[in-house]
Amino acid sequence: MTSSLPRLPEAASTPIGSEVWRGLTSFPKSLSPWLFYDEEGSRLFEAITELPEYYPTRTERGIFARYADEMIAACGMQDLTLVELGAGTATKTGLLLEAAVRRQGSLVYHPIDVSESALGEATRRIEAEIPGVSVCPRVADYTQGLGSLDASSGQLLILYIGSSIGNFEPQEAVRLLRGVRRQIAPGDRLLLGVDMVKDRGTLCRAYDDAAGVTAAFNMNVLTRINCELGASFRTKLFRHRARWNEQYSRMEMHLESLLAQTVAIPALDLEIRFARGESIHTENSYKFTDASVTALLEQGGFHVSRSWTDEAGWFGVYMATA
Ligand code: AVI
Repeated sequence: MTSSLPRLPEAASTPIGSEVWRGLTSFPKSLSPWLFYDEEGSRLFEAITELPEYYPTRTERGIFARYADEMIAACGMQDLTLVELGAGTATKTGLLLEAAVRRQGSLVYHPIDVSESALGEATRRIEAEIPGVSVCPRVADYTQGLGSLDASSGQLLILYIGSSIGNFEPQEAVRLLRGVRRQIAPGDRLLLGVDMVKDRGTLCRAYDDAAGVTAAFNMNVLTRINCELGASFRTKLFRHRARWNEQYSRMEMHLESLLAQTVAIPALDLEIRFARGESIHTENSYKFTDASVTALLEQGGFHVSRSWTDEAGWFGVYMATA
């Protein structure tokens, strides 16, 4: 018997095609934040980290500058191997690598990231600037596992910094931590960087900066869908929105349609209708309290052993033991 089911367009089975299909045919409309990070989106994110309003990057760097030696000593071993999830160009990691070299003389560092070019840049810079570090980069999506890692006789310290965990839904964050926990040995450590709850004004300015870089970062998702799926989004007909959702303790980013419009996505054979004021929810960035990070780590199979913060308590770095 032959089936009469309509065939899905080929593009619907690619990662971007299936995500755009899922997200824009749902109600309310949403898109997963991994879509931000094409070449232009990664460049815009780097620019965000330098903005005066975007405090997380410089605050976390300040914590490492002050406490990196203490963090490495808190692991209590002389034979650490460092693994970094979503390392990117690893600009903040140097402070921890230098501290580890000071303590144990040399070190193996495994940065894991989907971007080969970012890892190449990290490897060249670290090998040139921090003698004693052997860099073993791995091009991979860390949410799919860590791959085989050999700590030889020593201990692993997994770095997951930059509050990237905040971009996952709470159940996904727990699943991710459990996945990491399963692949490491009892006594290995995790160093987790998280952005803390603070006043609404500071949070909203960090996600809606005066220069419009975050708006461009958000809007770039539509340009990416135009380029990769032949869609007809006109970015002038949408606006960037950032809002604090107190109930869920998260910053949200949305793209709001300024008028009623229909957008064609030829590669998916779709026409998407927008009402005036309707939005696409593009990102959640969860903010934590000491109690909520501790609970998350416990659910993920870790016990908090130490934590560090800045003077204002805006960002937290948690060391947890497997
Ligand atoms: C990558 N991630 C931790 C950033 C954040 O703050 O949630 C992404 C970002 N979105 C807007 N600005 C920065």
